[in-house]
Amino acid sequence: MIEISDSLIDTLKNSESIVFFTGAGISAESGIATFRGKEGLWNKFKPEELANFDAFMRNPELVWEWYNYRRRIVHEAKPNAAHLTIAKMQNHFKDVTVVTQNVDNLHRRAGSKKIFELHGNIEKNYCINCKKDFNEELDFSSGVPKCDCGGLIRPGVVWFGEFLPEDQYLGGEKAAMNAEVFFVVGTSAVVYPAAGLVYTAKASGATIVEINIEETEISSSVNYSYFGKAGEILPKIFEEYKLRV
Ligand code: BV8
Ligand code: ZN
Repeated sequence: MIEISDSLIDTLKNSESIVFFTGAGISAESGIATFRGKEGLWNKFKPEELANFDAFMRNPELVWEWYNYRRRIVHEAKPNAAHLTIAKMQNHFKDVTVVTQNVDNLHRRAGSKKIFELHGNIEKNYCINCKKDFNEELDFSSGVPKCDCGGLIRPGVVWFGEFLPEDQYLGGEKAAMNAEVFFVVGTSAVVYPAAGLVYTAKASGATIVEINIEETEISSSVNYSYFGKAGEILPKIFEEYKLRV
């Protein structure tokens, strides 16, 4: 039975700006595979074969097949208790910000308002030539959809070797610098520059709280580590907080 430390609850009681930095692990309990775990996507599919621009230009059909497969899973998924708790906490703290590596839209579907999507969103699409957005359902009946300028349409996610959307990264960085409590939930914290935000928050004096089923790269640099499922631990922290506020 996980005990939530009094000092963390006290810190939360004296805090206004809370940030949740999340990765694939927070969506695992919603039935969305993580990347590196045993059943992780990267065990079955090679990121260099699918999640980068050259791979898309080499074989756009194959890359779209993979993203449409993941899209179906995301559409059938529902936000879990971890996503829902973060959304509820918006009504208890002055400033709650989500900074996510996930492209699955589940934080938004859970009701979170202030979200920075560092690696894009799987529901979005745009033309590789003129960058025009195509966020409606795409028609694949005559192969990979094309823009009226003739350009191929690609998923609105950030691939390896691609820069992060500046507004999203700068928004995440600002949130990390102003955070009083910075939760790191369900991420292996190995992909950069996203993972660097943990150290940005730490350097800005935030209390770092890690929630993960196992130790990670950052476990030795955090103030509190809770090892277990995000869908169980986050509601527990919030219950304890509400009992003592
Ligand atoms: C870039 C979108 C500039 C697409 C993704 C510095 C050092 C080393 C390498 C680099 C560096 N800087 C840049 C690089 C290269 C690269 C990188 O970081 N490589 C890594 C692999 C070493 N970074 C980039 O390419 C970035 N761009 O740097 O541009 C540039 C430009 C030109 C030339 C050079 C540089 C772009 C990276 C973004 C790539 N896109 N996603 C898609 O989704 O298809 S990354 C993708 O993988 C996710 O978004 C996420 O970021 C990452 C997966 O990590 P996690 O989400 O943490 O998932 P993971 O499975 O690893 O871990 C899950 C965790 O949850 C585990 O710890 C597990 O224990 C835990 N867990 C499981 N269940 C639960 C749980 N926890 C709690 N509860 C549970 N129930
Ligand atoms: Zn175009």
